[in-house]
Amino acid sequence: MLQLQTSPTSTKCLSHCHLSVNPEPSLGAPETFVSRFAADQLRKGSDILVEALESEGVTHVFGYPGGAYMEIHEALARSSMIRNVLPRHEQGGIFAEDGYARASGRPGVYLTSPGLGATNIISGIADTNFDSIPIVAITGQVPRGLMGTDAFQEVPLIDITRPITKFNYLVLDVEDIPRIVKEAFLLATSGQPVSKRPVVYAGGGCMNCSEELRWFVGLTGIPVASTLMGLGIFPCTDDLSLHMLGMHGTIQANYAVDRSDLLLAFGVRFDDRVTGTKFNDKVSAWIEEIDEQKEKHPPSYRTFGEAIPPQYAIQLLDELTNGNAIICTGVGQHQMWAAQYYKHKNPRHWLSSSGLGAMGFGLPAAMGAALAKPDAIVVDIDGDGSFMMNIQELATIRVENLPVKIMQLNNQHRGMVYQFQYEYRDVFPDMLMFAEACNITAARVTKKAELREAIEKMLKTPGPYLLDVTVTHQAQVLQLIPDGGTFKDAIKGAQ
Ligand SMILES: Cc1ncc(C[n+]2csc(CCOP(=O)(O)OP(=O)(O)O)c2C)c(N)n1
Ligand SMILES: [Mg+2]
Repeated sequence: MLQLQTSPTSTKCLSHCHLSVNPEPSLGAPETFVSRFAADQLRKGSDILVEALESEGVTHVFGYPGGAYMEIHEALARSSMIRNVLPRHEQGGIFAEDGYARASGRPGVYLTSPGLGATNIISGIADTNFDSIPIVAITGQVPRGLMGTDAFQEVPLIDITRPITKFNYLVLDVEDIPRIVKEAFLLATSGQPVSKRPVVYAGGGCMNCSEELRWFVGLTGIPVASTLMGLGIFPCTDDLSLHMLGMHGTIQANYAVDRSDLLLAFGVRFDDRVTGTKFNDKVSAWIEEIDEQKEKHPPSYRTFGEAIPPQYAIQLLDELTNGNAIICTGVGQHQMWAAQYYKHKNPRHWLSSSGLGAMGFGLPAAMGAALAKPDAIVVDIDGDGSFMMNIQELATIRVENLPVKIMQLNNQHRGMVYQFQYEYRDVFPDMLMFAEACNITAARVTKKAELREAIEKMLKTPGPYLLDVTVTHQAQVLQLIPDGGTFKDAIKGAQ
């Protein structure tokens, strides 16, 4: 998180800023960057910031204007490289960047005002922190003289976000902006410290990248075990060398690999001299055992006459998109069914708030994904409760003309929370009216027999589309391992 204070009159005017960074070197950064300013031309701090973003290859940002952030917002408007997208709520904006980063692999950039603009993005920061998604969030800050005085819209953002960010900066000197932005992107896109006992296992496949391997080990301090073929690629004389692994390897290499909690295998083929003989035989017996389980417990669900089982809606969507859509979700039953019944085939195509479980994630994340992958089919499989948490983003989708498809599994309740006997009443609220208000094509489908045609129509219609799928409220997310149980206690699918 970068937090900065601007003054409208001076040049080089940023005096402090606040940057929080969540979890790859700066992907997308151009190799050469040509400044649009003459070398000796004075410029505003906000222009320095925007240029630092441009030099990182940033092509769009989500930003919401207000208060002490206005200078930056205006500087963004002076950039010909960066498209500035206005979300309708700050949380929608940061979830969109979260979705953008998940779909593209590049860091998302979100900018907003201090105070409530900043507190409105806390859920998004926590979400990216949980799921290790690279985000650089930038906010303004109140004038330096007012800092610490409970000034209008002043919140201790550095303190609030410290435990949920990789790094925080309060930028107090305009001269620091280019360096800090560079650092922020580097930090946001480099690995999370996830392991306590990591080991590199390097083999002959690293023959042409010995230098890179040494650089990597120098940077991370991770000890290196080698295959027979790999000997010398990393010097055995180095303190971090464990020498050779395997049947005839050193005790320390075998010990370290056995005890490791993260094994980074580079250029190796897991030779049986290393893994032990008959490895393949053991694995094939193991695979047979697992296949038996697969056959015994296929995914299944209850059906209720003409009513649409939510699982069926996802199966149909999978079939009609051939498993190639980018799927975003809210949080709840629909999220679990989307995880279970869509046959996910591609990386960066499953965008779901996992660690934080943030309702309201799906719609804005789909906006970010549509920006990141303009040619992809992006479908937000949402719950009625989750959809309403950031429903205002329908307006952003319309204005920016993002071809987001929303397939809402409308069970008329917070299904994940209440699984109770339900008496059917009129649909409320009428989700189609929200779409109509934003001039977005929408349709409702209530019968199983009409679902296929309805999904086909959604996918064929250009631009955004909302399909409200009235699903059976009795459906449950199965299989389910109760709290504290093991797989043996699992409550199975179809009844
Ligand atoms: C912001 C937020 N508030 C509350 C919750 C707790 N919660 C988890 S699932 C859920 C119900 C979701 O309802 P809906 O989006 O309609 O999905 P369904 O379970 O009906 O498919 C709630 C309230 C949450 N995860 N996130
Ligand atoms: Mg629901």
